Amino acid sequence: MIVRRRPTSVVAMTVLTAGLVSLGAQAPIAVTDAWVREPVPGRPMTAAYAVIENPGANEIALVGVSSEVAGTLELHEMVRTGDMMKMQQVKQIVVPASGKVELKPGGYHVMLFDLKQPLKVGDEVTLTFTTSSGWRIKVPAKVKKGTM
Ligand SMILES: [Cu+2]
Repeated sequence: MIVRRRPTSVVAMTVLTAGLVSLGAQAPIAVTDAWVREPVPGRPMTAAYAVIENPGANEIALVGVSSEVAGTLELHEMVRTGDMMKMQQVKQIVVPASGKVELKPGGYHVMLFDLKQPLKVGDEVTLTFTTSSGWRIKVPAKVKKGTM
């Protein structure tokens, strides 16, 4: 009996290992077209935008962003209250399965507070996006002119 079972468990182990390796090879989301709005002179804050694509079969939540150029980063959305648009922090941004979410002026965005250096058009900073399952996706983001 033991001799007959052994090959089965070897096969099971091999499949499991192969699965883990392929999971480790590729992040579950793709972050492209990342950019940072050039801050208003004298104001140590700005916003960043990007396109987040999820090619997988399950929705994925973005839960945070970090960067060396800012002390605090938050995920924000714009909401309408009466005739006014104002922004507020969100805990996560859900990217649907086989879908994408565009972080753009007037919608979802990343807020950078307590900027540690002046950012000028043409500068490049690194943004690291974190998913709820712990993936970290590092992307370059160019500083450009733009409006909220
Ligand atoms: Cu904001």
